Amino acid sequence: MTASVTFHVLTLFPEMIREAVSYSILGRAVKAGTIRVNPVNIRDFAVNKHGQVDDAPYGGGAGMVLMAAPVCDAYEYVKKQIQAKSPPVIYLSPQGRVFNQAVARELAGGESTNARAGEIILLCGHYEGIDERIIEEIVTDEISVGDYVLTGGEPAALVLIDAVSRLIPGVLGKEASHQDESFSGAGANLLEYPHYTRPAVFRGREVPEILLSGHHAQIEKWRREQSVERTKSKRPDLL
Ligand code: 4H6
Repeated sequence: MTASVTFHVLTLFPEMIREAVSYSILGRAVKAGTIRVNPVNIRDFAVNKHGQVDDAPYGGGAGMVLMAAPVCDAYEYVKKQIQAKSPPVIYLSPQGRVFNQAVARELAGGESTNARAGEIILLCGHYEGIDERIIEEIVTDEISVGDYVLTGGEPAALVLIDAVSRLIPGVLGKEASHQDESFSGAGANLLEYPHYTRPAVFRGREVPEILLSGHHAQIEKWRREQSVERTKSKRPDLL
């Protein structure tokens, strides 16, 4: 079974998405076709020749609301391009279920039937938000990347794309993907052990002796202990 994923991103700032996924590991994965990122500009579906996509809120108040029609048309444009019958449509919002590694795994195709079909649609809000009726109409999941407010959904979508992509086979090197499943690190809900590289002494601080010893079994044991210790002291909630 192919675990590859396409992220369709409904956004007012498609270049922000395209640019951000063009670097480093994600950039390489996009180039190789291991993941696909398809930013769709909601403004291409504006309601008039002035490019209007927002309007004043019914009931009054400050700010503007992203109109339902352009978002709906952008969504249908994506739907026509894909095979998946009911792809997940994820609205990035402060009101969503809070994103974490388990949700990332789900979306990477471990459990979710929809995600396994290989298409994920991400909806990025702007202004004061989006007309509630489009949320009722097309959104299947509301996800928040954390309890804070952003000016738009794009950084949140990019966080999700990054965290999900690195779980797709072939995105990370063999070495790194092994690490995620191993006892230490994210795979076991433990924090990473500390890392060191040359020089052996930096500003009087020495690299832990065990790491220079060449005793692989003892090094592994030390790293495991460090992972547990760090988790206890920095993030006891993870244990
Ligand atoms: C939906 C509704 C995601 C999306 C409102 C998005 C935080 C997160 C947004 C808004 C986001 C998150 C519009 C409210 C601008 C604030 C975009 N903020 N906002 N935690 N902002 O995942 O004003």
